Amino acid sequence: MGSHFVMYLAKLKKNSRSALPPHDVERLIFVLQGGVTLTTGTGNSHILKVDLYAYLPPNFEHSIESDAPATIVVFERRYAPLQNHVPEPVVSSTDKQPLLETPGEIFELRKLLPTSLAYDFNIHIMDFQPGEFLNVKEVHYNQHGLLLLEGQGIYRLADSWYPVQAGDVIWMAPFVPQWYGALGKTRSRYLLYKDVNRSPL
Ligand code: UGY
Ligand code: MN
Repeated sequence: MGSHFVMYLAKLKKNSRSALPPHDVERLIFVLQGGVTLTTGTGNSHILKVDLYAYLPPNFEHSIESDAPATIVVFERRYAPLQNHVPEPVVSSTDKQPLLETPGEIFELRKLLPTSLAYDFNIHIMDFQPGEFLNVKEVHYNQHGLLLLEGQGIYRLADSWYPVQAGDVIWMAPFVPQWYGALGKTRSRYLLYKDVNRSPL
């Protein structure tokens, strides 16, 4: 089985401007370096700096522009509609999101999108202090796209162990056993795509 989403780094040059995703495709952008201006079809403009992000629902008119070099990570997927549930655009930042309960775990968790049924994926921001690790060796139907934003550690996928550091990316297929241990001297922070709220069938 392949992935049902795309995840890419967009390195914007001075004076660049985005195109729209294909019809029925939703998009989330998260700023990694520099800043971009998001303008929506209704004429609203937002300046997005590092750590700010925007969710653009499918067929939502917008453009992303930069007048100086900037780097963003982009997630796109064909939206899986659900009757009577309509996703709204979101513009916010990681540090505005509350810390969530993580029963049985020690890492700090924030979610960038509402958990309501309208949204068919979420982006988790997970923080580990050096030496902390996932207690659960997880196996689940959900796919992940991971970008390590800070720090370094070891990612275990089934029986393979990968040393990872800030800037590394991992795609985790459904049902791949997964575990992370944070090493190094500084906090690990990763950003994690996860499909939610829809049947995997
Ligand atoms: O929510 C998750 O599935 C998350 N804890 N997975 C992971 O960090 N690999
Ligand atoms: Mn997981």
